[in-house]
Amino acid sequence: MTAELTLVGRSSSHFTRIVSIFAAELGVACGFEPVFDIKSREARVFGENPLLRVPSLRTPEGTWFGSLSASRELARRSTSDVPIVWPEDSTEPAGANAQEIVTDVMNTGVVIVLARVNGLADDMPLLEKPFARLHGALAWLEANLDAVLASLPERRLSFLEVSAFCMLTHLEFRELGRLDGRPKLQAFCSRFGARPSAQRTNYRFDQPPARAGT
Ligand SMILES: N[C@@H](CCC(=O)N[C@@H](CS)C(=O)NCC(=O)O)C(=O)O
Repeated sequence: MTAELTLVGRSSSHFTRIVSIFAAELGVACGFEPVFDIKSREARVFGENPLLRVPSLRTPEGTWFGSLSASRELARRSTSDVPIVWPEDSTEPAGANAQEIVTDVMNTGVVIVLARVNGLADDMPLLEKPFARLHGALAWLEANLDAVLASLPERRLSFLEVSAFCMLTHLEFRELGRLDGRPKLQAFCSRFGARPSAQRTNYRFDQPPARAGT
């Protein structure tokens, strides 16, 4: 049976994990189609996303590209009345900046991982600024994330928390950075990581099925 909704993504991807956590939190059933070859140049591999990136959410009405659009679509389809805070609900600079920083760090992580996948070393000059960005971003989040989260409207879920959790845990999973010396960020990850939605979506590398006869 084909699932009505299919998440096209990677279990090792922080952007994909955002959508998986929303699906779990909102109780929306969603199939999963892994993308094994992230270097593919074929849009069909990425749910027809011409940007050649994951995630995409395939629905009977059409396909949603990207983690925010896919998460919003899951929220629209959910029958549970979970109060969610979206990025545009942050009306103070700190909240908006936190989301900007988290999303940018995720994009920076993609740049570094893709450089590695293409055989480039971390100490190449082109990666100096991305690593500096990561360092500065973590310092900013350590100093500000708790206060920003405390200032968000009453909620059960926020896009900021979900994306921050996926970003911070991915840094360690992909060895892009460490949370040593960042006790507030570690505590945030422990708190959010206790949710069943987080535990069910632990990072791992999807394995292509073994070929018959091999
Ligand atoms: N704006 C997109 C970014 C998605 C993204 O960068 N995904 C990464 C994996 S975590 C990817 O597909 N990278 C492959 C590439 O950039 O070629 C979103 O929010 O989902």
